[in-house]
Amino acid sequence: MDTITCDATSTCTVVMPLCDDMDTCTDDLCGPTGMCGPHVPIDRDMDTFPPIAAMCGTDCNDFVATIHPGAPESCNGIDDDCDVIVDEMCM
Ligand SMILES: [Ca+2]
Ligand SMILES: [Ca+2]
Ligand SMILES: [Ca+2]
Repeated sequence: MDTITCDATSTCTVVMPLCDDMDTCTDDLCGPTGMCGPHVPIDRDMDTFPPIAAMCGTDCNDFVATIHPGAPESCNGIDDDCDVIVDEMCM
C-alpha cells in the first residue's frame, strides 16, 4: 500500500513502505495490511537451494530446479551438481 507524504516544499510524493530487511538473500514482501513481511529466502526454482549469487547459498543455477548441489550429473554439457566440473562421471 502506498502512502502519500508531503515535504516542506508542498510537493507530494508517493512513498513505498520501506520493507527492505537489508538482506539481499530474501524477497521483501508486503502483507495485505501494508505491513512488512514476510521476508522469504530467495529460491526462484523452488529446489530448496538458495542461489549462489550474492553468496546466498549453493545453487549455481537458481532458475532450473534440476540443477543444484547433489543433483545427478547428466551428460548434457551443463554442470548439474554445481561442483564447477561439467559432465564429470555423467550417466
Ligand atoms: Ca534454488
Ligand atoms: Ca558437475
Ligand atoms: Ca551435466
